[in-house]
Amino acid sequence: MKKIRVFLMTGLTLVGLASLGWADEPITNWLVNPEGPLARQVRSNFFFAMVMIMPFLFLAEGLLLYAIIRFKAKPGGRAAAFHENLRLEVLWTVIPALTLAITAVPTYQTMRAMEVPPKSDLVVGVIGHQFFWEYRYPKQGVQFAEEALVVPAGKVVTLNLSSVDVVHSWWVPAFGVKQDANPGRITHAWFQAERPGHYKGQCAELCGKLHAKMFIDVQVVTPEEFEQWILKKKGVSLPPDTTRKS
Ligand SMILES: [Cu+2]
Repeated sequence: MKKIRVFLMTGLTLVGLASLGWADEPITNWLVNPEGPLARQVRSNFFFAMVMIMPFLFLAEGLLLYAIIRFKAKPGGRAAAFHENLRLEVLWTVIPALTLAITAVPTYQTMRAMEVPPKSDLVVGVIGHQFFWEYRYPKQGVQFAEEALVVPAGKVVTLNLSSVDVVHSWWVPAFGVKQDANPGRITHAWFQAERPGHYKGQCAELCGKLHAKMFIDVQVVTPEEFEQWILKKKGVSLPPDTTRKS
């Protein structure tokens, strides 16, 4: 019985690890490829917090392992009897408190950066529906749903998020953005993607039966391509492109 359990656990772990490697985009991609200044700040804040807290994890787990092995008692063994240790208690209160205080400084700076965008170049309304996303470009007079959000590279894009039904969450890991879209209330987020390309995301608030299918696709294009795209969306007929051959 025990052997079967060990075999199953090992098998599952191997399949899990292998799927990380086989995926066409490794699941850790978002972690190591932040896109734009805000995402980079979020990412370095994440690593800083990890560095600050990991020693505590290793210390606690190490002590636990040590105690399990070193003080293993046979049935009937007598338990040790000791009471408080003031010096130890002060130490294990002060050191974690200081660590938290130090971690809080860059964290609050990052949270402020997420709240306060630089001057906005493009405003997009993001509206969550069960189960798709709608996008509105008020200044450009363009709106659509169930399609990729298209934005120009290098520009500050500010989002006004809301929902028509339940709480959704617009989450694009590469941009360092995860913001709730609530009915009857507008929330804000911003990002500045520098490299053109496709960025994937997913609704991150369990919103119903098809929540898992509520994907987000952001297409970052050059500012020229963006202008063309807006014109096309508005149905303006374009002059023939003479710059391109064939
Ligand atoms: Cu949703």
